[in-house]
Amino acid sequence: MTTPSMFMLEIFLCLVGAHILAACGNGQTAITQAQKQQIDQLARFADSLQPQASWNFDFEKLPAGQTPIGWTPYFTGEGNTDWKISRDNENQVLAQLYSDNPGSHFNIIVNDSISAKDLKLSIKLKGVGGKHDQGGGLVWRFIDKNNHYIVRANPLEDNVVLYKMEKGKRIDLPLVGLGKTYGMQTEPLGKAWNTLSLTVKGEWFTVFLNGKELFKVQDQTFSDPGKVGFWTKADAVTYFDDFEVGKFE
Ligand SMILES: [Ca+2]
Repeated sequence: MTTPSMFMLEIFLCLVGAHILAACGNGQTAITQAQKQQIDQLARFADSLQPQASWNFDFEKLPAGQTPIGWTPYFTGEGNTDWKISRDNENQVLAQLYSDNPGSHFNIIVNDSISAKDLKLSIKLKGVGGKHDQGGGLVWRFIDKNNHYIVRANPLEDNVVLYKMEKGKRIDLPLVGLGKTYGMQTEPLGKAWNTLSLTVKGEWFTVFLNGKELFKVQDQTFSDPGKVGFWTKADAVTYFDDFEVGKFE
C-alpha cells in the first residue's frame, strides 16, 4: 500500500525528474530541446530529396457508384464494408458508405499497386455520418487486414490517434516526448474537409493536421514495405479525396 509519505516522495521524484521526466506513470521519457532537434532530423527527408515515385488520386474520372478498379476493400469484425466512388456536389470522392456496423468493426481499402516503406501521404477527409464513430484516416505498411499502421481523425472525439494493428489487435502508440496519451486533441473537426498528412521514415512517423505538425511516433513493429490506403471504424460514413503519395528509397 502507498502511504502518504511515499505518495509525496513519488510526487517529489516526478517533479525532480521533470526535465527528463522518467515516466511518472506512462513509461515514456520526455525529451530535451536538443533531443527534439535530433529526432526532427531523423524523421525528416532532406529538402533536396525528391520522391522516387509519386501518385495523386482525385477520383474525378472514375465511374460513380463503383469500387474503383485497382483498389481492394477489407473489413474486420461483424458487418460489411462498401467503398464506392461517390458524388459530393460537383466533386467525386472515394466513400465508405456502409452505415450499419457495430463498434468493433474496421473498414479498410488499399491501393493494389503501390508498395512503399518510406513515404509521404496526404488525404482530405470529411466525416458525413456515424453514431458510434466518425471520420477516418490512413493505413500504411499494410501487410494484411490484421497487420498495418493506422492514423485517424475523429470528429466525435476531436482527436488524432496513431495505432498499430498487430495480429488483429489495435493498440494506440505513445507520442514522442509525451507518452501514452491516446493521440492528441485537436480543434473541432466538424463536418468540414480536414487534411491528414504523414511522413514515414524508418521507425519515425510524423503526423500533420491541416498542414500543422501534431506529433511524432517511433515504432519498429512493421519495417517492410506495404500497401497504403484508407481506414474507418464502425458505422462511420466518410468521404476521401485528393490522396497524395510520395515514395522514398
Ligand atoms: Ca475529387
